[in-house]
Amino acid sequence: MPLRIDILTLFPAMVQAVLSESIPRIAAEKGAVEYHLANFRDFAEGVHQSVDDRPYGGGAGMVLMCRPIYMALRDVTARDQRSPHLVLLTPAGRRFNQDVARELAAKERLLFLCGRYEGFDERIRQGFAWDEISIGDYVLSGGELAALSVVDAVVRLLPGVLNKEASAEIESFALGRHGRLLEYPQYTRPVEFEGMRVPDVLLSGHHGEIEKWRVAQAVQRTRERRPDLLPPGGAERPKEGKD
Ligand code: 6GU
Repeated sequence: MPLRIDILTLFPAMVQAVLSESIPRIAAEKGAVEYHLANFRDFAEGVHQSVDDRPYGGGAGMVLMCRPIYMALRDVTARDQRSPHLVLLTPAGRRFNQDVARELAAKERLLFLCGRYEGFDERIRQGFAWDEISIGDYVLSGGELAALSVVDAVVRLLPGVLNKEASAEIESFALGRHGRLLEYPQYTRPVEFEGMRVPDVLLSGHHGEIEKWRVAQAVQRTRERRPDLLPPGGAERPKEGKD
């Protein structure tokens, strides 16, 4: 059965635009995932269908109200028998990374709630067992771009979405025996461009040598740019000789 992803947002068109392109679209076309969007403004009351209000105690900005979100969650949850893993996008959440993407990719149903404005009424947090997730230490105008980042990272891990080669690449390089490494440099035609040449080893046809070079480049690049990704003490140097 496809992974079911429900996304609650005030901006469904913004979310749909991203899900309709590239890998997120292919994942749905291949039957690995189903997307269901809901606008929680549809669950708000009154002629204005307000979803936000001024904070008790004063202060700048508006706060998302409990009722429309509770109503939307109750309604959307009941649209499928599986109970969803609830993801709340918030800068106060745990930091998203590839391990979290793998965790989420193993669920059978995910529900994302995208906030806007300055925050949520705290009772939205209290009422549900949220997995609160942040995508980094910066402030976005809303949870949509964060949810879409998470969805993209998750659906490309689902079985059958990427070809075998690309999946193997994620396995061996993103999380493999050398730890998490940044990508090695890639080249395509022409062999020479503006005086810059493709490294000879890549033209040599020696697959063992090419693999050794790539691992060494990835380790070096990671050491220089993201030493925090390497295991304590640093990555072991790629072995000389056969591999
Ligand atoms: Cl999940 N939401 C918002 N609004 N800003 C963020 C974020 C989430 N993660 C990083 N910045």
